[in-house]
Amino acid sequence: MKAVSSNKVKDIITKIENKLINTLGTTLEDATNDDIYKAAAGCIRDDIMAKWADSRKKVEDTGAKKLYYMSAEFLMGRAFSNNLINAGLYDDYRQAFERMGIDFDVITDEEQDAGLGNGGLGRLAACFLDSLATLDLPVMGCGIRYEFGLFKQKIIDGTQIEVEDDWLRDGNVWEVERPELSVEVHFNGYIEEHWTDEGLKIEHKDYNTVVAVPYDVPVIGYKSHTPATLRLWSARSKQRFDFHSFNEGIYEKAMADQAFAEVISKVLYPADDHMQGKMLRLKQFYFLTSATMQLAVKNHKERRGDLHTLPDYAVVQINDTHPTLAIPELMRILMDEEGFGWDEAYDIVSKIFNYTNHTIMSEALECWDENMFKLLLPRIYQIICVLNEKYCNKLRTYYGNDEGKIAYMSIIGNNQIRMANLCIAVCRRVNGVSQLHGDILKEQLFHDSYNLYPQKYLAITNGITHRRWFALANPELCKLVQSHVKGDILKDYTLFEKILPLKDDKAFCKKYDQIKQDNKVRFAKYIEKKQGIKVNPNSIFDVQCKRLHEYKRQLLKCLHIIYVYQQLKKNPDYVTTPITFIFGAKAAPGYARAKDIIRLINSIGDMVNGDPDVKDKIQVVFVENYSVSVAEMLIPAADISEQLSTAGLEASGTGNMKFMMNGALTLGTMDGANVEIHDLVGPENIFIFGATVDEINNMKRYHTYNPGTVFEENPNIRDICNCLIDGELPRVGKRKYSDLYQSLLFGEYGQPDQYFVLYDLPSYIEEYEKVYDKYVNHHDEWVKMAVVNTAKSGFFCSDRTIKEYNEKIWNLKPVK
Ligand code: 26V
Repeated sequence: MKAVSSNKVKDIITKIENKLINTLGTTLEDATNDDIYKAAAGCIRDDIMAKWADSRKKVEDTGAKKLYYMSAEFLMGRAFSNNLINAGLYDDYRQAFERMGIDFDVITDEEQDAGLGNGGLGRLAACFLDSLATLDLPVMGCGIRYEFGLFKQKIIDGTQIEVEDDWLRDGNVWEVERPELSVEVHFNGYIEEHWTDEGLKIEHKDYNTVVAVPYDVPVIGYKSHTPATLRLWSARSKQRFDFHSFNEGIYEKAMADQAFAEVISKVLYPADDHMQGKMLRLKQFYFLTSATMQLAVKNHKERRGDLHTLPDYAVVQINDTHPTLAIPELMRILMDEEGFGWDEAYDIVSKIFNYTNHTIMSEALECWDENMFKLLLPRIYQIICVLNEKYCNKLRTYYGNDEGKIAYMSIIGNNQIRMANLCIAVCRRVNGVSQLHGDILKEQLFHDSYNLYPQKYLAITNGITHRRWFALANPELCKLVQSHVKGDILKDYTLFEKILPLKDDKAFCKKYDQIKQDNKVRFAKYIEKKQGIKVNPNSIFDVQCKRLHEYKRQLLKCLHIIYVYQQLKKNPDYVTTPITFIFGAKAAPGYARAKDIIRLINSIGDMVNGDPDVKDKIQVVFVENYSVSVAEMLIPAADISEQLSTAGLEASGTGNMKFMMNGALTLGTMDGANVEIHDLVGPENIFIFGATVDEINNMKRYHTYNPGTVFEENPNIRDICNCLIDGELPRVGKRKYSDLYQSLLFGEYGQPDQYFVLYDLPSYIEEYEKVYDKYVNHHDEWVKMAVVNTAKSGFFCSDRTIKEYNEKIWNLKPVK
């Protein structure tokens, strides 16, 4: 982004050479790619460490209020290039590598993605840390150091195969173990209560102990004075090997203790299809929350002495309900360990916690079996019972004896402990992640609570960090935009809008379009190297990449491709400019329907890609192992961004924002943040189709959706659906797609398809023809539209999102 000084480059080379010799005992000539990666990363790390330590001290000294951003997932991806961008050293390092005759991209490929998350929720947490650091707001991200992250995906014979993600195997240069900060977390056992001179004493007896060891990772932010810390907890047993038991011959018990402990941080749960009440998952969440709250209290006591002032110095954001147990855990610490009374403790707790909801799907709302919970966390259970009782009493003063409402809102019901209800009962603020999602929370999911506490509820639209999703993923476009604005766009997202007038500048548009073309070539090379697939970089790149879920409707896209194929068979001129349909998606391992849709995509690929009649017209590509790093490559190459969720079901979406920023045009429903993209760019710069939330709700309420009618009345739809069950489509193994066919036409459990796929299909097909026509016949206008999208994407930078959280919820002061 700036002229590179050659001294700086020389210094970098010397540093790397020294690192190679001093820590790896090798020279540049003999070093492997992994050696070079480690040496260079080590150099970057050295630069970071001093600044990081410095800023931690500053935060302590100034007594600034600090945010604990608690999340079971942090989907960080790679750190190497990102840290270089943020340190302003990216170009220098690239040049240094060039001078050494080493391919920079090959070296950065040595780093494993930190895949400690499933999708949107985990990636949002990662973007937030980058923005918090950039804005100099003091934060500690608190999560779990899963030994195995999200599985790696292989596609074999069209089927998803999961492979373990052993991301720590070769070590992790970015983390620092802090054993001196370890704390104990207690499970199981029983509670004894006895009266003493100081009142009622609670004693937890006969518990299992797990040691929580923190590993800290710096998140440096762009030209920041206050790097953030991501603290990831790892579980250990108290005695790594208990010699006493060994000598006594009872070493089975010792081994069992070790297994009990170490399995807790072993693996990230890969399910996002439905909430599973697994005991191990509950252990993970208590482990995270207990360790975090213990250290937060200890830290405050050491610095300030008086715990009553905790809310002035600490605020906690709970990312979805997974870390909810932080609430009763803090109550426990304050009452049982610090001698607070209930009201005193509750007063503190109710000021500190805030909750972000990320989905309204009922299968996703976290509930725990009461009996299991009681056994694993007896004291926390008692506290939740009291919270529930007091809360229900409060509700009764408002709702009288409307026991139906109270049963719906209570924290405990039907032998289940409901985490969302616990959050909305206690938290100071509850937010949705887009305007539409915020409205749905108020009007539907939390309606009765909203009536009682309207001031609690708000919407804050998600965002993405443009350091990673623009500067790093699309360096040329970033340079082009930067060269047309005054000021540093990586610090000031409002500058995006300054390029709006350039939509009418022919020379600018030409360059803009050329960069898209180059990105497509880059992706074509990638996919040929990785999967041996040749794609035509002059085709339209039509991309749908995100987790595989019925509500996201990859199936709708499949039906559309079948339609295009069938039209082409009738009329070879139906497509003149070729189209490459690109998918990337992981399915939860236990989600059979989702895995079936992956098979279907690959079957359609076999049918289409193997048919000489449509060769050079359309192609279907399934990109393996969709992940942060793959997204960085794929999104800048996309022309069309597919955002097809059934209206009302995608809380926000963040992929949609990444595509828009990188100049892909959205083809989507009025759902989540698509609505806000639509409002910002205007209807003329986006392609919208399908039923609105109100239409969907009406069809549900009045039972008016009948897929059979769509099927009967529309011969094209009939042909498309029949393709799933007739002989045309190559099968993967012996499987057929009659199950998918049935679900589209007859739904399940006597309800028509709850995702309204066939309902929206005609409207999708119609809108797609407009998309295609625009790209092919009015290409100049297309590029103009893309420029408008990039120009308007500044709003979706997570710096804006974080500023909103800070103004409305956290009230942190920047530390410089
Ligand atoms: C889990 C489940 C389980 C049951 C069935 C439905 C369902 C749907 C989603 C999930 C994942 C947990 C929540 C989550 O990741 N939500 C995503 O959060 C993103 C960041 O706010 C947001 O952009 C996505 O729209 C939202 O799906």
